[in-house]
Amino acid sequence: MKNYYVMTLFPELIENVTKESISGRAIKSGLMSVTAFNIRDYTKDAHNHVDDYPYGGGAGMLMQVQPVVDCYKHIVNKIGHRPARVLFMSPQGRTFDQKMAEELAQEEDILFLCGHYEGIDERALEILDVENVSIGDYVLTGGELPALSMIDSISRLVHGVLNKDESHEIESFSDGLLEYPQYTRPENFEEHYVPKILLSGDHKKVDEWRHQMSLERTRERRPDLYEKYVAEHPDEFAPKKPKRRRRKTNGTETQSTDSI
Ligand code: 4GN
Repeated sequence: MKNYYVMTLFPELIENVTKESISGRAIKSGLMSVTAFNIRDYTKDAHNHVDDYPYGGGAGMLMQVQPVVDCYKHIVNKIGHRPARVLFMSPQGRTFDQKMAEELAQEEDILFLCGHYEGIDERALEILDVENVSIGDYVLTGGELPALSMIDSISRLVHGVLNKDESHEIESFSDGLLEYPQYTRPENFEEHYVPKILLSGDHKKVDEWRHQMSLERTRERRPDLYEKYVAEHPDEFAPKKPKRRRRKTNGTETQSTDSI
């Protein structure tokens, strides 16, 4: 069982997304849980404030340490231990990728801390001893969308979350190449045709074509991934040995077999 805990000022954002589609199905069937905790529920401020002005001045507001730490303590208390991973969604973090998704898919309990405003009082991040994680080099208004992206990509790697049809393509990124182009009915849409080879029924030819398309696509769109793939598959790209040609004979001498 995989449990995600999300500390946020917008719990409904987390709930309303994860209750849908594949994650919703996985939650219903007991494969995983997503629990959103509203940091505001833990404030001791008379007016329910969770933010304040930065010491030293400057623009914007910061999330205060007290509600964040009390929310975290509540979660640790409830589950009886510190979650295996405590992640703070931040543009300053290590960039999330497929490898990290595979790593996180092995963990039972993952806690996401989602910030807003200009950031969180640094002491909260120290007390929670967070791991900083980023989904890419851009800035968002909050950590909820990054957390949801991560929950989505981690969950699809958890056994049973995808059904047989859905899990077939799980290989796509893990061999290091981009997916080949795909087609479904009809065969002819306004004179745009499905490549003939896919209708041939020759599975070996189809597999070869798809692999070739994956290679071309990766070379064009993601030269960085292509270089890595080539370096890791030297045999596939080794120059083919020229075919041995029989030497022409006058028909009387014996054919030599010792040519180099
Ligand atoms: C994460 C959080 C981008 C990412 C964020 C990212 C909210 N923006 N690239 N924004 O993964 C200050 C405190 C900004 C929370 C943070």
